[in-house]
Amino acid sequence: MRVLLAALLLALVVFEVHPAAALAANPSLAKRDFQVLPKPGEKVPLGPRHYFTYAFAKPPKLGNAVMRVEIFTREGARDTSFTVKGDADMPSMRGAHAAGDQNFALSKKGVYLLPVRLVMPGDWEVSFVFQKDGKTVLRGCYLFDL
Ligand SMILES: [Cu+2]
Repeated sequence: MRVLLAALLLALVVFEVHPAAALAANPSLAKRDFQVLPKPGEKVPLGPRHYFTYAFAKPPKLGNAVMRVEIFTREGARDTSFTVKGDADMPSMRGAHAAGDQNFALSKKGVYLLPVRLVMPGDWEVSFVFQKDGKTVLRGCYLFDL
């Protein structure tokens, strides 16, 4: 798993540069049908019986970053029975950097991990889709400035 992630990150070292005005993170630019999530580290309700937290593994900067998601039951037991998908894009130039929804990989410790490429400064969005038993439970997005 670690090796795979490292290989993925190595494969993603090509940068893109666009001349574009950097807009501030703006909730009105969130993806349709996605709820804007509370800030990283906060507990977010996930269906009736679970919650999750999310955060970048390290403070994000230009280049490659890893988004982490951890899911727990309401009683606080880690749960890895969900499928989590995600993508990163810039709301002000939607589609320009999107890779399409990718599955988060599950680490040995039960943390969901997704490498994302933050290729230019400006407004960014990481979107999350949580599925359980084939059904979508929550769509959320995190808006931030880089
Ligand atoms: Cu861009």
